[in-house]
Amino acid sequence: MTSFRELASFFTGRRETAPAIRFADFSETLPDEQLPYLDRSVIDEQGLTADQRAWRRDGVLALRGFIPDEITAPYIARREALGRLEGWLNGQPYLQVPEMRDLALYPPLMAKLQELIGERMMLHLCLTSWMTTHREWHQDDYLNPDFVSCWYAAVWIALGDIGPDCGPFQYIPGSHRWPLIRGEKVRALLPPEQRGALWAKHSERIITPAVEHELRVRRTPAVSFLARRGDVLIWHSRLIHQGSKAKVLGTERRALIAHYSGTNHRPDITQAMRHRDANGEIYVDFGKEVAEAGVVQGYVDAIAGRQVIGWSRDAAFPARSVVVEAVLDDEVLAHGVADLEYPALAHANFPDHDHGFTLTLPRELSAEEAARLTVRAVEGRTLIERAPPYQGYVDVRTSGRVVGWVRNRFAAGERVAVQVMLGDKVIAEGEAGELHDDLNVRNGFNIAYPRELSAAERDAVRVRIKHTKEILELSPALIVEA
Ligand SMILES: O=C(O)CCC(=O)C(=O)O
Ligand SMILES: [Fe+2]
Repeated sequence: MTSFRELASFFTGRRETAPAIRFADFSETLPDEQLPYLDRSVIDEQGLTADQRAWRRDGVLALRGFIPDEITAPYIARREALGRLEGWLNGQPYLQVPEMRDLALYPPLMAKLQELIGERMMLHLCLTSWMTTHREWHQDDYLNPDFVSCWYAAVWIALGDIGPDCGPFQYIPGSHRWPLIRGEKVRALLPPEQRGALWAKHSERIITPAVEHELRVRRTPAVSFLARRGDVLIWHSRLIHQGSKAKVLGTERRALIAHYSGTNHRPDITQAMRHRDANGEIYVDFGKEVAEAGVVQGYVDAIAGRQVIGWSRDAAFPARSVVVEAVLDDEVLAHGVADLEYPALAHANFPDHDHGFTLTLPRELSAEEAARLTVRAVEGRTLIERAPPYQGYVDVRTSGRVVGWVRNRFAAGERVAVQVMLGDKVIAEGEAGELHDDLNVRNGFNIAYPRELSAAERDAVRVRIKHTKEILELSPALIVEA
C-alpha cells in the first residue's frame, strides 16, 4: 500500500516528517518476568497449543464460528429491543443485562482467554454500540492502571455480517511486540488541566500522530476483521488496532466488544467488586462511587484576603493534578492547578504532598460572599469541602485566667465568642479579639475568672467556642502558672 504521503516524499526526496512527540516518548519495554508467559522474549515453544502459537506470533486469535447461534440469540434479541445504534451508554451494562453477561462470559471463551494469558480472566468493560467506535490507532493497555502490564485481553464478537464498509475492526499483526504505551508517561505529556477524568480522550491527540508515524516508518500493513455471526477475535492489550471509518457514517456494525483483566493483576479491583455468574465466571461491579469518579479528596483550608487556600487530590490517580475553581453564585472567579507542595499533607502522612492550591480572587469578598463561596474540581464538578472553620489553642492557664486564640479560617475578621467551662458550668465568657502576642493577629483571648481557682480546678478548665460548643485543644506548648 502506497499512500499519497509516501509518493510525495519519493518525488520530493523529503523524508517522513516526525510528530513532536514520538512513540518512544510514552512507551517502554518491560522485563520478561512482568509479562504473561506467551509475551516473554525466550520461551519453550514446543509445548504450546496452535492457538497459543498464533497468539504469540500475531497478537490476535481469530476463532471462526466459535459461538453457536443459540448462545448469541438472547443477547441479540435484547440488544435489538433497545433500538438505538449507540447501545447502552455506560461501560458496565452487563450488570443490568444478564444476556450480555452470558455471552461475554461464555465458558469456552473464558477458557480460551486463560489459555492465552495464563490466568483466570474477569470481565470489566463492554462496548455495545452497533457502529464503529471510530477510535484511531492505539493500544488498550495504557487505558488501565500501569500494573495491568498485558495481563489483559479484549474480544470482538460478531453478531451479524461484518463487511468492509461498516468500519470494521482493524489491526497490525505482530504489533503486540512493539513497546508498551504507559498511561503514566502519556499523562505526564499532557498539560495538567487535561490529566483529570477525561485524560484518555485528550491522550488521543498525542498517541494517534505518533502511532501513525510509526506505522509509516515500519510499513506494516493493517488487517480488517471481516466476519460473520459467531466469529470471535481476541486481541492483545498491546496490539495496535482501530475502529476504522465506515464508508457511510452510521452504517450498522453488529458486535459486542468485551474487555477482561487477569484476576491476579488488578489489586484495584477488590474482592467485594468481583461477582460470579452461575458458571463461576467473574464480572466486575465497580460500584457507584468508583463509576462516578467520586475520588476527589481535599479541603478548602482558608480564605484570607483575596486568596483561597487548600488542597485536592484524585485518590484513584494521585500522580495527576486536580484543577480546581472557586465559584460564587454560579460565577467562576478563579481557577488553578492543585500541584503545590502542601505541608499539611506531609503532617497527615500522605505519601504525596504536591496537591496544594492557592487561588487568587479578582477582589476581596464580603463576609457573606466568603460564606457562599464554593471550590470544586473542574472535572466532575466535585465539591471540595471546607475544613472545620475554627482553629485555635489554649496557650496559658493560671489560677486567675486563661489565655489563647481562636480564628475562623474563612472569616478573618470574626471575633469568635468563647466560654470558659469548669465541668459543665460556664464560669466566664469572652471574645477572641485581642492582639495575639506571637501571631500578630486580632484573635487572641485573655479571660479572667470571677474567683481564684485551686490548682485542680485550674487544670480542669476548658475553653469552648460559644456557638459550636467545640472544645479548644491545649497548645502543645501549654504554659501552666500559679
Ligand atoms: O470500534 C472498534 O472496533 C475498536 C474498539 C476498540 O478500540 C476497543 O474496544 O478497544
Ligand atoms: Fe481499543
